[in-house]
Amino acid sequence: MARQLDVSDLVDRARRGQPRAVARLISLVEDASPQLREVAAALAPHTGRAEVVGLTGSPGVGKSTTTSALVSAYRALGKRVGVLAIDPSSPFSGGALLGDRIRMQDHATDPDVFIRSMATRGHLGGMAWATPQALRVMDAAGFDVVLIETVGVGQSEVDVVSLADTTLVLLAPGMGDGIQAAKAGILEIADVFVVNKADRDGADTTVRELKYMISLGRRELRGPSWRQPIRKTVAARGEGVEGVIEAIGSHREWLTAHGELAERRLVRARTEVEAIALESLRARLGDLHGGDSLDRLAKRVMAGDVDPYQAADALIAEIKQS
Ligand SMILES: Nc1nc2c(ncn2[C@@H]2O[C@H](COP(=O)(O)OP(=O)(O)OP(=O)(O)O)[C@@H](O)[C@H]2O)c(=O)[nH]1
Ligand SMILES: [Mg+2]
Repeated sequence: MARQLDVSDLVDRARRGQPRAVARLISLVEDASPQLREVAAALAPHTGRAEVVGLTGSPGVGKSTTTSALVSAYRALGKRVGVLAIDPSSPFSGGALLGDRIRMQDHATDPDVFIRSMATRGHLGGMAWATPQALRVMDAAGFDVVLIETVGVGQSEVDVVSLADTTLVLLAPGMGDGIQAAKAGILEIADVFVVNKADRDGADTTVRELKYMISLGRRELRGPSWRQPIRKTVAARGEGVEGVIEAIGSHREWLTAHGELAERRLVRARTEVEAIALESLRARLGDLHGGDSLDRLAKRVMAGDVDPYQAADALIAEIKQS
């Protein structure tokens, strides 16, 4: 039998700033440890403080470089910073990915910076349940800011939005990104646009395209709305990063002033509960798989005795009883 961990001691140590305790807690989350419930209960009273900033954008646009530059800037302000790098395509997790490790190595020896990569491919429901719990660990451990980097593919940028108080969408010149942004629905999810690689030709064109696209979108809006600022950066040289920090700060003030921060966090909690409930239903459905109820129902559907909807209702009724 696996050794039982003293969860409350682990949480205490994480809160005292011990990186190994934070790492251990996140591993418990990733491995869906049987002690996960105990961990969640111990974390809950300490959560809700961290500012959560999501970064998304196409591969190679400079998310990790920007994240690293933001870490430096927040450290200079005396803030403790956590980083979650989500890789929806990789089966590897635990340590930072190689590329990220190189970019993040400036912070490797700083005890007030904690960086963690998470792979989501192997997880049922992807990022849906594991990432928010990892975020809770960092939040409870007292990081002032948590940066979440994720590649903007498929569902993942939508997930980062549901987690973050403020979402940065990164673009780079010359990738036809303005148009892509509109197509990918990225205009709606951005709270702040960052045009990175501004040392390259075409940055001003990208900014112009974005402004035009934003102006089109605004016509449909009613009520008080946030004006998405655009910031240019050369993340590789740390240039323009203070402008991004300032925009994040303004957005946070706006969120607070309009009751939107509470609203977003409510949505986040709702998504979390839903993900866990679905996961639990799926697990119970899996248990039924092992039994013969599903087989029995499938045979009746095959024979035309019941339709698949009736069969599904019967299956759900069994889950409720179990
Ligand atoms: N010229 C220029 N290159 C940059 C800038 N910022 C980042 N890069 C380079 O762009 C490449 C990709 O940067 P990353 O930070 O790894 O980009 P990413 O978005 O995290 O990439 P993925 O995580 O693989 O999606 C690296 O070679 C960086 O050195 C910049 O401001 N200017
Ligand atoms: Mg990256």
